[in-house]
Amino acid sequence: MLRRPVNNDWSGQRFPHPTKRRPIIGELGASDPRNPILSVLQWGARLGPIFELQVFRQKFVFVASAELTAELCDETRFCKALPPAITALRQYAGDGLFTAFNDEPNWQLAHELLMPAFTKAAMRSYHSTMTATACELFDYWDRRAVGAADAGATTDSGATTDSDVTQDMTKLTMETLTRTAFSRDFGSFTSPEQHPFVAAMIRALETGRRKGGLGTAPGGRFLTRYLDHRNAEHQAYIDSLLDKVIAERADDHRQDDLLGIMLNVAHPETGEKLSMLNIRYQILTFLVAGHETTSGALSFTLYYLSQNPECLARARAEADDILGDDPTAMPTFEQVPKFRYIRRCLDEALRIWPTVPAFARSPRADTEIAGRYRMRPQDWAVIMLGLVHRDPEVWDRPDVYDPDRFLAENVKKRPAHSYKPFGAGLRACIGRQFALHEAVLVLAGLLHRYELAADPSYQLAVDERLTMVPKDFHLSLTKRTIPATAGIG
Ligand code: MNH
Repeated sequence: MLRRPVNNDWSGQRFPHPTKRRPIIGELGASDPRNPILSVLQWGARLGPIFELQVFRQKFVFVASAELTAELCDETRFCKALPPAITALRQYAGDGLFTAFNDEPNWQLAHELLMPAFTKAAMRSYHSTMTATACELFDYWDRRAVGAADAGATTDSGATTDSDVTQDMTKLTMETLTRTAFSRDFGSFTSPEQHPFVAAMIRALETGRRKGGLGTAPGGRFLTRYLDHRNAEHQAYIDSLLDKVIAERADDHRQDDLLGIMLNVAHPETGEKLSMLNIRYQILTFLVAGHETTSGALSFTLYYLSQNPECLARARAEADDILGDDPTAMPTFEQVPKFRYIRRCLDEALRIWPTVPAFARSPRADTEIAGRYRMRPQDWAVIMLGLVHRDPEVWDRPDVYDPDRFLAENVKKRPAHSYKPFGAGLRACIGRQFALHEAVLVLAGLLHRYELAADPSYQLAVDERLTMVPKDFHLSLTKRTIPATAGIG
């Protein structure tokens, strides 16, 4: 057999790796194909700050320490890399913001046009949509609680309902995005059936996920084509629906959603606008990049609050304090930044379970990292956030959930770049403010409105989809009816 070169070969340098390497398949057995990230997290912790995995002809180099992460996050020397799993998404998202190569002109143009739509101040225009969508979820829970009481399913107050947390949060964040991105309501909480667009999105995402690891495997191309074939119908439906929405809006001058901004705002200096095709790529990108990530962040936070009664009590006291006596009150735009403790609860959940588990970096020119490993622009390293965020050099008792790690005075004591859930540099997450604004207002409203309890026998399991989310995590939610008393302080 002809020996073909290894992809991402790092000039032939070797790093610690998890198991004995076998001919042809490499370390295929070391990683569970359904849960590759969880596998790396599992054995990565004992392999040191930099390690590798080779599967077939593909080599992956992983970074686990805060120190090396800081080096790779130096924008003067390094930039975003697009490993095969990300390039595979270009088929759907083209040169949209997430999947664009650094030097593609549409990245710069879209970045400059869209940055103003994602500032903290810009969240004012999405705020009422975000709160209204969250209220729809809460009302849906309340209707179900009443229904359950009628059916005699609950014995006490009758206002308790069960939530499949990840599923409900994913519906919520998806619905928030379709409304803020292109003013479409897909009726996730008001209609009993799943809208075909949402169903098609879920199917397409599943395909994307399965394709991710296939690239270099023997027969991988064939499998990829097979998956594409099965997915083609869903993809065509999504594309045609989005193209129709875009075309319908081409002549109006609204600028009250992301689509309106993309259609109607020209670059202040060059007068350029995004093409219709690129606008579709951007909308798909926002839907994909923005919904499951935020949903996972919400779900992990609710998980940790359910397991840490003291944190839960402090978070609830804050919600009551700011929102007052009416348990159905939702935060105003101005109130959102005041939930400082709830925000720390969210930050800490994203430390232990960063929902985007990794991102990749390449050097701009030949260089050395850690003072001794040669790295060339065609090489890339994957920063494994789940390991970096638990690096014992930086984090004391890293497995303990402690939101106060994110008090300003504690943040200041840590080295820069030890916490990177939203990525680094120019290509960092554009939706960060959007995600944080939405997540904080949902948590505050939820804690104010419901008592929550997890099944005491539940053990956290993590589901690896495009992103990381809690698996089969349920909360029982009981409507709070008594006026909050903690709030009058
Ligand atoms: Mn988001 C890039 C994490 C919410 C849209 N996002 C990134 C990156 C990380 C990330 C990490 C960098 C990836 C890389 O370097 O390859 N994002 C998150 C997390 C959340 C999140 C943890 C929620 C919590 N992201 C959102 C939301 C949106 C969004 C919400 C949109 C509404 N993210 C993006 C886009 C990019 C991105 C677009 C690509 C930005 C660019 O490269 O210019």
